[in-house]
Amino acid sequence: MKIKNYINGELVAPEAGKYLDNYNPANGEVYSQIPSSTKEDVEKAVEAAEKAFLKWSNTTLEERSKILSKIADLILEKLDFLAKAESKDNGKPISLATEVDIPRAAANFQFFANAITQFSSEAHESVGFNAMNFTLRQPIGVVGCISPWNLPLYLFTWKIAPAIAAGNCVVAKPSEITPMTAFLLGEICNEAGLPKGVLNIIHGLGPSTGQAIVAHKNIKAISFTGGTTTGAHIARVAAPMFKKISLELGGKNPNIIFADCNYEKMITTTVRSSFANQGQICLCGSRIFVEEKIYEKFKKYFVEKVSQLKVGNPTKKDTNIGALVSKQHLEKVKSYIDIAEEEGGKVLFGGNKVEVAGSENGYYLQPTIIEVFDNKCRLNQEEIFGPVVTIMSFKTDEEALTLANDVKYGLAATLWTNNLNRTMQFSKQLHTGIVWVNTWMLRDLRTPFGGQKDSGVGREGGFEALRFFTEPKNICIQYE
Ligand code: TXE
Repeated sequence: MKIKNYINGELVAPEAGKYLDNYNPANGEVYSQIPSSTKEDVEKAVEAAEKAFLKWSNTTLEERSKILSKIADLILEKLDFLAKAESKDNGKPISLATEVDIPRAAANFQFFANAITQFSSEAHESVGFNAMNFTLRQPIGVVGCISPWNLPLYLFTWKIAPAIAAGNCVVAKPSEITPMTAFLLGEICNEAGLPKGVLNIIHGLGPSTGQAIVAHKNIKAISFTGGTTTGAHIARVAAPMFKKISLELGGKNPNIIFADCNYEKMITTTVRSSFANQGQICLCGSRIFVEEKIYEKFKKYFVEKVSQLKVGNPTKKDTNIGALVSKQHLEKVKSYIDIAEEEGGKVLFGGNKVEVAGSENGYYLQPTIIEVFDNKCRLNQEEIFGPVVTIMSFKTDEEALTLANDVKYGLAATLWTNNLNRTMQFSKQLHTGIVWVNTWMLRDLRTPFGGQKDSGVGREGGFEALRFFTEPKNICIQYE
């Protein structure tokens, strides 16, 4: 099957006629091809978006909201179909795609369908000057959205929905590793009555197609989620052109566990925060720090629980851990297990590839727990982005805080404690964009989302996203 670009409401082949292979991670086989789009394809998409902009930006909020809601409804109507497609393209368990990825894609559209009807701006009266200021929040124009492979439709729509809700037209590129559900979204948008050219979806490689989007002079803002190195590159290209950028990059998140927590809830959630989606979520708690008092107990129970996780074909309902997204990524993740051994880390569980009967060439890896003794080790400093977590003990609050912050990333942190003072102290002093206390990945879409340090710049979510996708303009009127 050949995937096509979605430009001006139509599914079209790439201008140069070049395609890339798309693999099924569960069995390592090529099952579709995607356009290897060039600058010319991006140019056509930008032209379509520019043509659609005047009308779309003047479409009433009610009308935009209705169309976004309709897209959400259609995604839910096709939930099983889309979940199967996502699972096949990405290797994630079908249960996860059905319960999390696709419902969240629908929720993204529904949320911004509602949010845009509530979005307002400020007025400032200059008292004593007979003057009134008000802020216009105007859509930017044509914006670029570039998303990664770990939560394909979930993150793709997280950017597109606020962008179009705010009245922009979009040129978007999903990851070349997981293009399928983005491709399917095009037809859904047509069915929902989204006007031609408001959303354009271009497929292809990062350094060519992605680069053409970032470097296009008429694309005024870039929302990107992906690796930190790529984010830095995008920032360098966009900065001299004074584009707005929002970068959601990698994470190396601490999961800090104190003896006074609700132990059962903590253990169950920690299994999830370590290995959900094969550990390929930027929010996963990949560095686990446990208070010394309960360290031995934790080690024993955690290993026991993790050993019960079933690694298997993503299509099977009882699979907990599916395939990693690509062969190259599997090799990268696996290489960290070798590094651990060189660095003196101790593999407490896992560490090996898994052969799944009937899918011998799939990219499977055991969930892996490694005990480390120095936070400065590569395993604790570099983003592995797979089913590999480290554990380490600490004695005091101060030590835990230092360990948690001693890393270049600053996306999220999880804290397990029932002590209110400690909760407040950590919440204020952790260098991250998000802190979860006694829970993990509980997402309220109104809240600001994003990271500090090498985890990126800017915040998305709620009105933050609508602010990013609009240009504020102050109007000052003096009256007599
Ligand atoms: O991501 P890339 P990769 C981390 C994770 C992973 C590493 C690399 O550690 O191992 O990043 O993954 C597009 N101009 N995360 O290489 O390359 C690319 O086509 C414009 C964390 O797969 O950053 C894709 O659409 N675009 C993360 C998107 O960027 C470019 C999720 C992301 O790909 C481009 C994924 C360029 N020059 C990986 N180069 C998270 N934060 O959740 C690439 N792209």
